[in-house]
Amino acid sequence: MKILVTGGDGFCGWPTSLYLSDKGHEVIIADNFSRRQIDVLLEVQSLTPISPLSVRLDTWEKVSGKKIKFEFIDLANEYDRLVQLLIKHKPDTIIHYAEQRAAPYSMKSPATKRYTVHNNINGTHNVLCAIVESGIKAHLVHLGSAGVYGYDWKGNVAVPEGYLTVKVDTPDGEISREILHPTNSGSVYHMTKTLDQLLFAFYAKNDKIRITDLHQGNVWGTQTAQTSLDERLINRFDYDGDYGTVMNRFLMQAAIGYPLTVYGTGGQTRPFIHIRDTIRCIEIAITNPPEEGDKPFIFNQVTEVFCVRNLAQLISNLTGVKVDYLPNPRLEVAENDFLIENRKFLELGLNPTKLSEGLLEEIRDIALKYADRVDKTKILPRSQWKSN
Ligand code: USQ
Repeated sequence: MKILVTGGDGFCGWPTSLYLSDKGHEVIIADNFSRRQIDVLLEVQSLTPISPLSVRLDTWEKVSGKKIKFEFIDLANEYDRLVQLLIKHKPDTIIHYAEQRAAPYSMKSPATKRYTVHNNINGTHNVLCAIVESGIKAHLVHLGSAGVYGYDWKGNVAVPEGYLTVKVDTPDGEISREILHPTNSGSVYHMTKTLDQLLFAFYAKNDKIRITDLHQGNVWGTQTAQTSLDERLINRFDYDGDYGTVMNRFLMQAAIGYPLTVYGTGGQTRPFIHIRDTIRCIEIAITNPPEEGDKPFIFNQVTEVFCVRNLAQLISNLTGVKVDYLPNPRLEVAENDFLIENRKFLELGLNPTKLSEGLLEEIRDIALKYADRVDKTKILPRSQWKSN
């Protein structure tokens, strides 16, 4: 299969590109290095020493004998080049990762809110519009977020995979309709993922584009079988207050003996997935596309659910580091339940990496190994949800 990976230099995009290349697919990465540029602006760097993309690609060719092509392009601002790129490569599948992906960064300032909306919405719409204009028949696989459902549930009801059946009383009797699950975003970043869903629904209906939207949980872990082959292939690991997600932050904090930064009560319950399962889910999604004319397929890409306080306690018990309860910089429900369906991927063959299996490896091979690269001044959260 010929596969275009937008955002293929990023945390999920890079290991996905290597995995699919390893499996014999022809992979083309499209990226504008925005993630690396934001690191420069925030004066922070990945805990792991990531190589420039040209070094990554040369190393991959030496290690595997396989070539990954690269196109430097800003999807949100270079529409005509995007159309030409699709005509040139005619991908069978487009895996669309190229969006600003941090909730705290999206809430940092008016500039980062506007950047996140401009980049994510225009980028996604340009991809959809360019598929139509170029006449290619690519299946579009997009990385969305489980955060579109919102995190204020109480009770024992599992969130379905994307759609909800509602019954409405009418003068002619009860009618039943399947609708997109109502959205309830907790940040500007998550809001862009909810808007993406509306774009997908329209283009699937109007232009018969085949679309799969993956509602992914909070990713943890770093390495995959391919990124471990050579240090120059290593994946990024963010630990700073804007881009570091909770599990990887706690692992890094444990490695350097920094008290674990639980926000609020730690009663926030969230879905998780290991990076190795992310790429396996992508493989399953690209090999099980919808038919032309179908509604977008929506899969919940999550494997386990944890409460932040329990995660902190688990890591504290393993490493002896203490837990700190900080004022919560976010506007979010202090204590929530979160049950979520994930049957589709399991039925299609996903065999999840459990936290209990991957945690010690992650502490030993990543957090401890690169602990001397931590800038402690970047650990505390800097972005505030409240406007006053
Ligand atoms: N949290 C802490 N301490 C920390 C960091 C986070 O207690 O040091 C808490 C937060 O308050 C929040 C929870 O942990 O309640 C998760 O925060 P997070 O920063 O790990 O995740 P979040 O920013 O909400 O969203 C992240 C990524 C996004 C991805 C999303 C998936 O920014 O790319 O889509 O996870 S999902 O969890 O499904 O929303």
